Order: sequence, then C-alpha cells, then structure tokens
Amino acid sequence: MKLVKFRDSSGSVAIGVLDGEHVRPIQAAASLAEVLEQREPAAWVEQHMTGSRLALADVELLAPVDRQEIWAAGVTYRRSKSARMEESVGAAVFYDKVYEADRPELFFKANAWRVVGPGGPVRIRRDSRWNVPEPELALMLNSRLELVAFTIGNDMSSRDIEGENPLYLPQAKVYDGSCAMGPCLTLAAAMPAPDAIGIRLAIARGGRRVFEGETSVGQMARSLADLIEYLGRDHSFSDGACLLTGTGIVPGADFTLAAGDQVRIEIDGIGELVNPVI
Ligand code: DO4
Ligand code: MG
Repeated sequence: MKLVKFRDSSGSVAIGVLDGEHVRPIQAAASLAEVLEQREPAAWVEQHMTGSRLALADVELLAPVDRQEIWAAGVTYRRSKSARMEESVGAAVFYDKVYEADRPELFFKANAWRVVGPGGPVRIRRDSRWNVPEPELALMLNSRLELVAFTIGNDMSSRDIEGENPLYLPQAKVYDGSCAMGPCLTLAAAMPAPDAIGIRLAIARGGRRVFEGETSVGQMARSLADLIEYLGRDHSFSDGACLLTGTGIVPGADFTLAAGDQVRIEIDGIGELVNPVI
C-alpha cells in the first residue's frame, strides 16, 4: 500500500492511498504521523478509506511528511566514503574511520516544513560552487521507532563546503531547498527485501542526460535496524522521524549540478522523485 499527502483542487491538504492513476482520500486521518502510529496501518487505512477517487492529474502531491524531524546517515556506502576522502584531503581519515566504526554518522537534515515534494525545486546554495544530489532510501519511523514505511529522499549537498572542513557539514547539508522527499510512502510490507531494492539517479540538462548511476541497498555497509537503533539512543521522537540512509551514488569530481538541471531518483517499490534544480 502506498500513501500520499496531497492538495486537492480546492486547496485542502489530505492523506490518501495511491491507487494506480487515482488517489483515494482517507477519512479522519489528520496527518501521516497518525496513520503510522496505528498498530496495523494498512488495516486501519482500509477501514478509513473513502469511496471517492480523485484523478492523480488533478491533485498536487506534497512531501510525504508532516511533523517528523528529518535525520540522515552518512558514509554508509563505500562510494560515499571514497568520494568524501577525495574531496576533503585533510579530514579523509575521519570518513575512513566512520565507515568502519560501530557508531554511524547521523546528522539532523531538515524540519518537515522545509522539505520539498515531487516537482518542487531543490536549491544550490549561492555561496557554493560544487553541488550534487544524494539519492537515498528514506525510512519512516513512528514514535516507537518502528520502521513503518519507506520513501525517496534527496540529501542535496555542497561538496566544496563540506570538503573545506568537515565542521561545515551542517552548512553543506542544511539550507533552503536542500531536502526533497516523495512521491509516496510505501508501507513496509509492500517493499522488496532491502538487498533487492535498486536505487537509480539520472540528471538531465537541456533535455540531455549528463549523469546516471545506480546502486542497491544491498551495497550498504550497515543494517537499517542498526541505523534506527543509534538514532533512537537517548533520543525520543514523539511525532516519529524520517531517516535518510546515505548515498551510494556520487558523480565524479568533475561534475556539479547547475540551475535548470532535472534530478530524477528512482527506488524499487516506491517510484520516482523528480525535482528541478534552481
Ligand atoms: O559525511 C558527510 C555526509 C555523508 C552523506 O550524506 C552520505 O553519505 O550520504
Ligand atoms: Mg547523504
């Protein structure tokens, strides 16, 4: 089952079930967090789904997040480690260490209200010259830190700022338009096994493909359970949380995003998240 947050033609925001080219609104669901809190989310949704069907073309899909904080894990794939060791020569050893260490790198990425949805613009910082999207499997957790659903996250990153000094990480990672999520939440029971989840990134410029890459969650050096356990250590999330699990695709050092590019991220079991770059 796939859940969406959407705005209808009257401007009202609601939660619904994605049913092919239609959306079926869920009555009585004020938020995604409320649905994810249910002991049996799919059964609860079946009971509360309305009979009406809205054409997908007539609604605007929003980022599938409401009150959850957005966190991110880093250096969970070998490719992220090697790219970061190249970009930050003086601090390379720390990326090497964190890739091997028991404790993962976890950082705060965004408040829900800052997250851009499908089709919304992701941004390049004005004070950065070297930027990439990071296509990441995103975990939706309820307040009990149960892994209830999955979505796609784009952890936009400024490589020159992070590479200059790792203490600049929050500035490389957290700014207006630095996080996109969507298009839907796929409930955990409907996802392929983690090892079989493929992740693909394509970047287009002026209608031409300027980068493409792919990986699979099977390449991740850590388990999803391990990342969730560390996120929840001495840290409570009354509205649940979203955890981006790190990138396994980093374009070569000669590539930077440019305004006007289009970023397309596809993850098996979820769909495609497409955003223009400004
Ligand atoms: O260490 C910096 C951030 C790493 C990251 O965002 C990633 O590996 O995806
Ligand atoms: Mg990342």
